Amino acid sequence: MRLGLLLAIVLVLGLYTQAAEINTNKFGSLEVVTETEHTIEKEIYFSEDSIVHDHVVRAQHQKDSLDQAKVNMQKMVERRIDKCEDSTFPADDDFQFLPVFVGSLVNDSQTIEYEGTCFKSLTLKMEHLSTDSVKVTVNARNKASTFCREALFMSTTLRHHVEYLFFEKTHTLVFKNLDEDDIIDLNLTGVKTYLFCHGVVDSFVSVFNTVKLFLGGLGANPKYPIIGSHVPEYMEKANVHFVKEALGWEMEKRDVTEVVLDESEIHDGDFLAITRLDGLDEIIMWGTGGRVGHSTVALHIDGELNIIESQDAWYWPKHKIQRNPYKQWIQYAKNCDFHVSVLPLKDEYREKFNNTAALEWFESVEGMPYGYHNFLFSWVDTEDENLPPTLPKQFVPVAFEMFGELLPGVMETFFLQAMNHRLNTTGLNFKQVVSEAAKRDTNLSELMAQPELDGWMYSDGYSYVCSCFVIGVYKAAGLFGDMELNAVEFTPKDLYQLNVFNTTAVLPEKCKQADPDLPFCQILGKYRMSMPGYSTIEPYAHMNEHCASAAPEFIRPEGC
Ligand SMILES: [Ca+2]
Ligand SMILES: [Ca+2]
Repeated sequence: MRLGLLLAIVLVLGLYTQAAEINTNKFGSLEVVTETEHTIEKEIYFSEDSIVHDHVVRAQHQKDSLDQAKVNMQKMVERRIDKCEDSTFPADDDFQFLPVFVGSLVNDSQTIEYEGTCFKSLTLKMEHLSTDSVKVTVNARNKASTFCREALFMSTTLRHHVEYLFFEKTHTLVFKNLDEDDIIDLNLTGVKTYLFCHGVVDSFVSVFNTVKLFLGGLGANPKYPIIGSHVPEYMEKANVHFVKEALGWEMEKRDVTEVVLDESEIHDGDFLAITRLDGLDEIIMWGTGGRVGHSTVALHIDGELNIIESQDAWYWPKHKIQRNPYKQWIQYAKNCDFHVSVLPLKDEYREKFNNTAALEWFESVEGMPYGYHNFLFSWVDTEDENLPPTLPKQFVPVAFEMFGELLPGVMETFFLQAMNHRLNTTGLNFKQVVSEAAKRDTNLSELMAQPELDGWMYSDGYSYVCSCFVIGVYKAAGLFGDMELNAVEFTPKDLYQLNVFNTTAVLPEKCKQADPDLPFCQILGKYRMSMPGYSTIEPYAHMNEHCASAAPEFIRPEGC
């Protein structure tokens, strides 16, 4: 009896105690939640770091991406990838997944009223609390059905938050840790709010974080100095797990982590293939099905061995298309925990390699920026067989339109200039590109699938990402004779699968001792590199312009 009473008291206390719950959300912010009968109060502490520099957030993002991919693959099977989970929507409404712009809160006197998909009455208000915090109050009323949920995506230029609404309550969100830039931005453009139906927002957040990771991971942000470019061990482990789950590649640890090659053992045209276990290379691998994230090539300049490359990673001390003497380069490579293998050209290609012509071409592009403009297009070759499993095809234009709003400059850089080249137009904005495409009886997906062409001039020069740059060097050096190839269509996987490398080279004894089964010499890295299909695809005209690369099999159609 007493025990029963005690239990009842504990239960009642448990129900009424306003215990705060603390979580980290998908954007890496800390959330402190207190719930009462009529309100849900949340304090959101934005993290100081971005996803790019915060290894913990990045490791979590990888885990979320895998989980999301599993959910999406199941949904694809059931043909409900782009559907709300709320059954009040008509099942045949193709557009129900689209996010809706609700409004932008710019000042404290404004109230936004909106009819949601789940809550028939939503009102939003903002209040500046101090120099580093604002409060947004969301009143959710008149629920359409018992189990429906709604998601609000709230965003300033730099800060992002998703709030799920389930209870008919007043939700107060206090955004903390805002800095001066945030407040200026907030006063200018406000807190933009989009409404998603539940079940779709998670896909969007996953894609959104991936895009942010790419942007920051590839470009240097002066706000973040290079403090330490080593990859921490837990990040390494998270990546080893990721590639196993996403690519089915079980990475093996090596006993030897460095093999010192003499400079005389590296020749002009040798391809130095690189993998870094940092969460960015692995996303590239997931998209392309390759096992290499970065590509560089050896070239003697004035008798000295140099490594030349197109590089813009935040952890690398130099940017853009560049040369570094090998001695210097290998030091940089060790500092950022690169895995590096040297893939030697076949003798016949080594003979063909014209150092003077290669150098002349290199000097004509040296200092040009990394190829952000066509970054996507070496990999995207088809309408819907290149996208990672987290990204439904219909989401592409929606995502780009939202990125255009939320991440200024992104759409222009990653998308619009390349689309204008395909249409042979200049300066068309997103809506104009869409309408111009429609006039010509085509659409965005078809345009994106059209081949990227060497020689297209972008606003800041030619655009070569790492693997395209290496093929550019090979092309200039005469490896392909007068065969017509577009270097800008080659992913790192396309590069190492090209049948120009010597698979039966007599490797130095030290290489064989470190990795007895590898057909090339791995000079750096804790884990053994692996390149299925290494040097197997004979070069042919216009290769790699129409290749599917869908996970998890990543089958390369013959002649694509
Ligand atoms: Ca392409
Ligand atoms: Ca391609």
